[in-house]
Amino acid sequence: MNINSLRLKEKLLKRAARVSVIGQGYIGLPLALLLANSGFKVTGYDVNSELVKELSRGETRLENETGVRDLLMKNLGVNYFPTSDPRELMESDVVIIAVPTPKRDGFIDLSMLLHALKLSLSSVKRGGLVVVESTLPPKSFENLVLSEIAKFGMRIGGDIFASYCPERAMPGKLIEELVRSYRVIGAVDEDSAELSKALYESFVEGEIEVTDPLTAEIVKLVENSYRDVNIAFANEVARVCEVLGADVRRVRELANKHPRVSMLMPGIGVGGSCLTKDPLFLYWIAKDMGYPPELISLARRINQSMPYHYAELIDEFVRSKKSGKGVVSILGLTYKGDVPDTRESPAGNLVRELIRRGHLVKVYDPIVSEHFGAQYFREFEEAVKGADVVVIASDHSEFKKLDLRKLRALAGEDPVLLFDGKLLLDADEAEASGFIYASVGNIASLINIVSRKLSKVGEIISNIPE
Ligand code: SAJ
Repeated sequence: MNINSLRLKEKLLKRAARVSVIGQGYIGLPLALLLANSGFKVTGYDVNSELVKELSRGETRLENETGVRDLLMKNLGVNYFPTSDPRELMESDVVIIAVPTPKRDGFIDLSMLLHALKLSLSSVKRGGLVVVESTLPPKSFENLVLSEIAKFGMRIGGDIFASYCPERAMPGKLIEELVRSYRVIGAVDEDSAELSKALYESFVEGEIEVTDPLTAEIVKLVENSYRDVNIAFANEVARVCEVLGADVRRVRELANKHPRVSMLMPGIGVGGSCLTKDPLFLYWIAKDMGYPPELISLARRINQSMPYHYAELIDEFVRSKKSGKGVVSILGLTYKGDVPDTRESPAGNLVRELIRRGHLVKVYDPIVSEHFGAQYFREFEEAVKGADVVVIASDHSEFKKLDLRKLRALAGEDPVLLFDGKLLLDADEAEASGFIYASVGNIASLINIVSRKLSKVGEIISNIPE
């Protein structure tokens, strides 16, 4: 190790290094708090001054994430200092970048990352460490991070150390996963690897693997592509069961008894900010480099088609019941249960498509007040009143305990369809309560009602708005 890295390593081991985290969102805030809790003085920077004011008052938008509030209360003003003033980052020993790298209209928006990178390089001390946690498309550590370092006239391994350490924490379990999950560090040289390892070892209990930045970039995207492809397989089986008149729940249960089969849960769609973009990052870059990974692309399209397919099914049901618009109540708007996050939620596409088809859409969610352009109701009873169709679109715990008789009494005139988009409810109980019950992967009850053949995935995809 050279003299600069030895000095920084010692500071890291003694918790004497000054650490800054750029981006105080889903990943940056928990990360900053865990580092502060392990003894570092941590500056948590965000461009959003409103967010910083909230944090400075001890308030967090991650209230549902176990441990975040407690860590904030314990470390605020002691080891954790939120700020929106970039000058407070000056002379940091370590800067970690945790800003979004979103997809926008078919391209990867790295502008926030670039801005954060420039800020890091102008604030970090000579001989300091810059770590990128934001998800990167392959090759961007080399093409963007290293080239920016060169533009700043800095020399890797002397003036600065750098690594890519992609975040991998699941919303709903952020603190637990940041602490327990294994980490992959993609470092440019041995010193950067050692320093990054020493930094993460301060709070990570899982294994820490060191590799090169390109491998780390691919690993992060492969993990989420793997999950997306596997969910797409479950969704494809659900569609197969629908046309064959079978029940995917039973098919899955029995298939999963096989020692080498582990089918995921089909559902009304795949949402969240990670699975909806990471597979596309891998697809776009690999395609540019000469190989288009079609399986990954097709899986994305299958998952994206799900809410449109069910909007079509619901529309068919309503049209068989009455002429004109129907009342459709959507229960649950978040991309998954018990997490107050509606980013890329399939419920959003379902709502918008039903509105486009001319229906009156009413929505209710116990933990968010998003509406996606529909009528929002704070009270569950109001949201389901007079419904021709009730849809379960998120797997909130509250919905598992729904009083189906009460729900039926509140909904509209017979027939009322209860559509279970997350396979939460018991079919027999729903039918005994007076509903026509159908779910993802089981639409046998609608066979005589829905006469027309439903669109194929390909047809739906070509009609999905950009
Ligand atoms: N879903 C299904 N069926 C399933 C599992 C999930 O339809 O069997 C749906 C969910 O309802 C949701 C979507 O998929 O709409 C994504 O949910 P998720 O729980 O699978 O994943 P995320 O997006 O919350 O977090 C993922 C995780 N990645 C993997 O499991 C490989 C998490 O570990 C990552 O840290 C996170 O992405 C990230 O930040 O990249």
